Amino acid sequence: MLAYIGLGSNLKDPKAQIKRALDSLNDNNETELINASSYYESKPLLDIPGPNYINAVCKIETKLSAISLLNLCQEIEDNQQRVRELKWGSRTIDLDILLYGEQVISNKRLSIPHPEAIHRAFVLVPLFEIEPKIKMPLLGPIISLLDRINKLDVKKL
Ligand code: PH2
Ligand code: MG
Ligand code: MG
Repeated sequence: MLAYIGLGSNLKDPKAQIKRALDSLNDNNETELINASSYYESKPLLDIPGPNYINAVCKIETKLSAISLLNLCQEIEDNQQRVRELKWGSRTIDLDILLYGEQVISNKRLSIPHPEAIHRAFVLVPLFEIEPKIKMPLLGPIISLLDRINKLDVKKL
C-alpha cells in the first residue's frame, strides 16, 4: 500500500528530528521510504506562542495495516521523547498519516484523509511537491485544494 505521512517538529533541532523519523520509517521491515519533500518552515498554527515549525511530507510503501502504521508512527514519536501535553502544543516530533492508499477511514483512533491537515499549507505544499497529480479520496485533486489556501504561510528551506 502507498501511504503519505506528514511530519512536523518545533523543538530540539527540528530538522534533525524529522530526518531521524524518516530514517526510522525506512528502517522498519514493513515500510520503505519512497520519497520525501523538502523541509518547510512556518509559524505555529493559530499563532500559538512557540518556535517556528519545520514540516515535510513523505511517501512510503508499506505492508502494514492503517492501524499498525499508526502504532509505528506513535512508537517513533515515543522514541523521540515526544511529550503529549496540549493539543496544539510544541512538540519534538509529530507524525500524521495523511493518506492510506485511496481508503477512507474513520474510527476512534484514525481519520484518513487527515481531516485538518489537508487544509494546511504546511501539508499541502510539500505533498504537492512530491505528488502534484494526486487526487485525494473525498476531496479531489490536490491542485484545487491548494488554490483555496495561502501558500505564503510556508517557506521552503
Ligand atoms: N502542528 C501542530 C500545531 N501547529 N503548526 C505548524 N506550523 N506546523 C505543524 O506541524 C503544527 C502546527 C499540531 O500537530
Ligand atoms: Mg499534527
Ligand atoms: Mg499528530
